[in-house]
Amino acid sequence: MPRLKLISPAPKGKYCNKKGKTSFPQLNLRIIEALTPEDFEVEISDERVEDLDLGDSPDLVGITTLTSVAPRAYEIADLYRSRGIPVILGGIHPTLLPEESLLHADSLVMGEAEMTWKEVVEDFRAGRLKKTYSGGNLQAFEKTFPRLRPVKRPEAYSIPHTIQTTRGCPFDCKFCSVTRLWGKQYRCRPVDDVINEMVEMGSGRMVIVDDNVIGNPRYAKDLFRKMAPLNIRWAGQASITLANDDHLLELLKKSGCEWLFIGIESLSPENLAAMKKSFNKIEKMEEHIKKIKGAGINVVGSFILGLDHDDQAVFDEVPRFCIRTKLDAANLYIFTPLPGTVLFDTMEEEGRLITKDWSLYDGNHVVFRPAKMSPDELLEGYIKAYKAIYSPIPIFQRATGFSRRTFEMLALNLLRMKNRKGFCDWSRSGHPGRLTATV
Ligand code: B12
Ligand code: SF4
Repeated sequence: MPRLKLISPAPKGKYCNKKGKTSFPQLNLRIIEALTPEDFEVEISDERVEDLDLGDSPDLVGITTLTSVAPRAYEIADLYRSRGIPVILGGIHPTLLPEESLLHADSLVMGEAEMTWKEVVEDFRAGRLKKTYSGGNLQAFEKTFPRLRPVKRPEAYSIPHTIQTTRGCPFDCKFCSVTRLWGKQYRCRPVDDVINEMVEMGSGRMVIVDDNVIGNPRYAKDLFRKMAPLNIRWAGQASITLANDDHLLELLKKSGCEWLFIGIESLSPENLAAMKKSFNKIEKMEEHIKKIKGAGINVVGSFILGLDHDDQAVFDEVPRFCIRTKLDAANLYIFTPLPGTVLFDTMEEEGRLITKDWSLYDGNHVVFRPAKMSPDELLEGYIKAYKAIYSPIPIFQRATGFSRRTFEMLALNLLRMKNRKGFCDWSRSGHPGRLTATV
């Protein structure tokens, strides 16, 4: 029986929580597993929660590759290939930078694997793997979505169930690489298909990994209505425009939504316009957050710091906003020009990239020269903002307005406060700002 090993690498140099839990399993490798013919023995190894056994001898290796884990993926690929074991890389990084990725792989699967995996497996059996397989965007999303097998070691994940209901995004925010992979057309799986998959997972908690669960409000309403009786509790991502539709918000709540990650991105209208994300209306933001929180949904706001219209005031403004709106939690990211985006190309042309060490392209490091501050100021300001959100008094100030699940939210906030030192050390480690000239 041929053995296929599928690997999700951990960010290079970053500690892995091998004894504890990580958030949730990668959906992509479970899809590849489900698409693989039954006569293969498939093993999924997630380096974020286990030590990889790199001394084994599978017949074929597949590695999923985000930009920030690309150096580690290449390291693993080189190791297997040096022993004559063929390696296939897939995911967004090889899709966007195929020439570079091909230096470390026998084959690349670009785009969505559902389109090509069957052919890859046939070619592998026949000993004629091609250099690249280009999946493009799966139009018949519904017909080809495979039936997933149960998660290996569910206890390693805080939430072991992940599901995807839609792909694509009609917007093209300049910092985001989603449309490069999924395309601009918003594609929805048939609601009944999704519901069947949810029923198979059983009641309990799950994460919907869609970029925007309410991207098509009609579809979302239908889905939420049918989810309501399932007794599911879920977390997902949605745009703030949710607050404009009372009925949608009510159905979302009834469907069992507990947490929403909302991309607030920036409090500056100039930044939002420059990033083509003007549908985030700053003047309405506080009112909208209040409304969503008022419906009993925990809101985790996500912010990007260091955009071209940010000066150092942003490091005070964002924490103040989080306290004022009593956000349940906030995710702060340093602006990172992702390869394959227009912003990356522009910054490269302007000589503003400080490094192309992809392991630093994780939103916690400064990899470019900001417009209105130095790289060091951005890094230290980012750390300062993180501390101003995850310290006892600000946590207490926000906790008085947590939407619900106060104890759980408090625990999450205190955990982030406890991990503050590790977080700051990680961000400062490998900081290329002062040390490196342009590449
Ligand atoms: C959920 C999510 C997360 C979650 C969980 C990730 C997880 N464990 O699943 C969390 C919150 C932890 C997270 C973290 C981060 N994320 Co994230 N995340 C996502 C999101 C919204 C969905 C991912 C997903 O499950 N997609 C569904 C699966 C099925 O799609 P897929 O992985 O692309 O796989 C398909 C194909 O690519 C291909 N494929 C993929 N792998 C392989 C492997 C093989 C062998 C083959 C053959 C095919 C194949 O086949 C699959 C089926 O078609 C995506 C956006 C998106 N739309 O994908 C961003 C996204 C992947 N994240 C992104 C980023 C930047 C990050 C962070 C750096 C934080 C940040 N600054 O935003 C960290 C990095 C994490 C790390 N490992 O280092 C970027 C990646 C860009 C890039 N060039 O790498 C994305 C694309 C969003 C964006 N802003 O553009 N993320
Ligand atoms: S940030 Fe969200 S809305 Fe903008 S392109 Fe990416 S997925 Fe679409």
